[in-house]
Amino acid sequence: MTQGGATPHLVEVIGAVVERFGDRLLVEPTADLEGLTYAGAWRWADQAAAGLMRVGAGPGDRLVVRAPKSIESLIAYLACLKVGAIWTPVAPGATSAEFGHVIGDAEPRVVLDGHRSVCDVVGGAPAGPDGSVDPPRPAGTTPGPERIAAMLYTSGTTGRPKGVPISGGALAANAAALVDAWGFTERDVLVHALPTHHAHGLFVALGCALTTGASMRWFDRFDATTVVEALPGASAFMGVPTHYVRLLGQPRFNRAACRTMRLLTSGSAPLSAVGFRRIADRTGIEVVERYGMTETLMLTSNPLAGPRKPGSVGLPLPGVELRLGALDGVAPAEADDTPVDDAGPVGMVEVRGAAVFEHYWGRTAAPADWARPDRPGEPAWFRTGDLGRLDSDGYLHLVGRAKDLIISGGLNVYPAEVEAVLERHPDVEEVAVIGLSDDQWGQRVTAVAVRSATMDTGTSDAELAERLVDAARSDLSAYKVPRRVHVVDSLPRNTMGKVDKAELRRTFGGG
Ligand code: MCA
Ligand code: AMP
Repeated sequence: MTQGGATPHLVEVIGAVVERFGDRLLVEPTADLEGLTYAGAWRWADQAAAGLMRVGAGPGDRLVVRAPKSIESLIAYLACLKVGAIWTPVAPGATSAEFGHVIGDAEPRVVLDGHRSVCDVVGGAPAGPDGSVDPPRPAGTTPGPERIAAMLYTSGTTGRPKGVPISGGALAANAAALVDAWGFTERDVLVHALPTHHAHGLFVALGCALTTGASMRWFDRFDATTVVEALPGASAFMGVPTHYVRLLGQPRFNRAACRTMRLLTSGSAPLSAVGFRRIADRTGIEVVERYGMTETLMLTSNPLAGPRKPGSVGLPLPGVELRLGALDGVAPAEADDTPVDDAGPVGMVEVRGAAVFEHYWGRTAAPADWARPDRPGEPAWFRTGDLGRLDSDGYLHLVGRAKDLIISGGLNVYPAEVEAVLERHPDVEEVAVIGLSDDQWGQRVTAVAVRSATMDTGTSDAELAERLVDAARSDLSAYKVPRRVHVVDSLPRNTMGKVDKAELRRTFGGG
């Protein structure tokens, strides 16, 4: 369980890129923004680092940020790396309960809440190419690769989000693996329309640009029409499957729009083989699907050279060791029975490598998450909770999850978290939350509730459903709120007494 290994800290890698490619554009000009060069961004980040230190941030301090994606928040992230504080972003739409949980758990030194608050610390861009800023010199901040650079919160089967501390070395190592696998260089122009409070937008997409000197076409949110217009002249785009569903809904998403594109990638959720073929037919480009987790960063990718197999997440990235471990009686919480030719038996995906985390913030390594090494002294294997098969070419095919997780539009929703909120409602006895297949979102969050015995009998099922949705809305981010609530007399249970979610999915999802 080593994080970062022999690689330098991300901030050093970016510093070297700035030295080499200072005049190149990090962000291309937009209607509201002048182009920002690497050197300009770095100077601005020096100014912002001084701002962060003024409000009390120092090495190792958590900096919790709830703000929409913006150039200023990108600069604040770079500044945080320079100061050595731990960048801890929260979804801009997080409710007070979600935000409060992170604050209570991370115990931040500094909290930036809202765009205004980020801008106050970051200030305006220093004027002109010659505008100079005295870089702040925080004491004792020579960054070793093991120094924690960021922390992202991810829920789990317990329902309470846990912090994943990620070292600067892990970020640099994983970015290097992706740059190598995807052939990124300073000549690339990446269309960046992903949110920046998740690993995908913050580490995968930004990591590939910042560590090579590539330029970005930057969008504060994903809008399919705008993204299609931005494709000509760009070379790379990274998205979640829902982005591609929306792009395919645009008649202008075609070969002409993609004529300069060399790389389309997809990740965070399964891309169907049908989706893969539709994109290829329309654009002439086979999407490179990849797979990863916040806890491990990116693990596998289909190759640039060599077959990109639809329905497969590809081969282990450089530096990643991957095996299929014992299932130990775990039944899949979600299973996909699409046949995989020429593939071995299903096992739990277990991994190790330079970017795999060590343990959740404030906790010790939980034995259930780790499989013992084959030989004493070797690192343990992290059990991802994903179920897969390996084909004879070594490609990984994900076939289900042992963890109870719904992925909607590339965002993870842990049923336990939603169930905990709904079960606090006095009108319900118990609730099960399941994911049902959805053409646009991949899966949609659905709740199945049993009314409480004490509830007023005059209340209709529809009224109860509405009350539960209202309760969910006040505590949970909007994407976690059930799209539909079914009211039933009792929940089906298996022989172990556990709620049989597969049965519920069959009943309410027709499959
Ligand atoms: C928004 N809504 C959603 C979602 N997003 N509902 C379900 N699932 C979602 N993902 C709801 C809102 O709550 C709102 O509902 C309505 O849709 C419109 O909201 P809006 O903000 O306008 O939506 P949008 O801007 O169109 O956003 C949809 C999106 C976005 C573009 C698909 O969700 C997105 O960019 N997703 C990418 C997520 C991502 O980057 N994941 C990476 C995680 P209402 O009107 O009822 O309030 S990192 C990861 O998983 C690992 C490490 C990995 O491998 O990458
Ligand atoms: P997160 O907790 O946000 O880091 O999400 C990680 C989870 O997303 C993984 O454990 C997988 O279940 C899922 N995931 C990521 N990429 C893919 C993919 N390409 N196909 C299927 N599932 C994926």
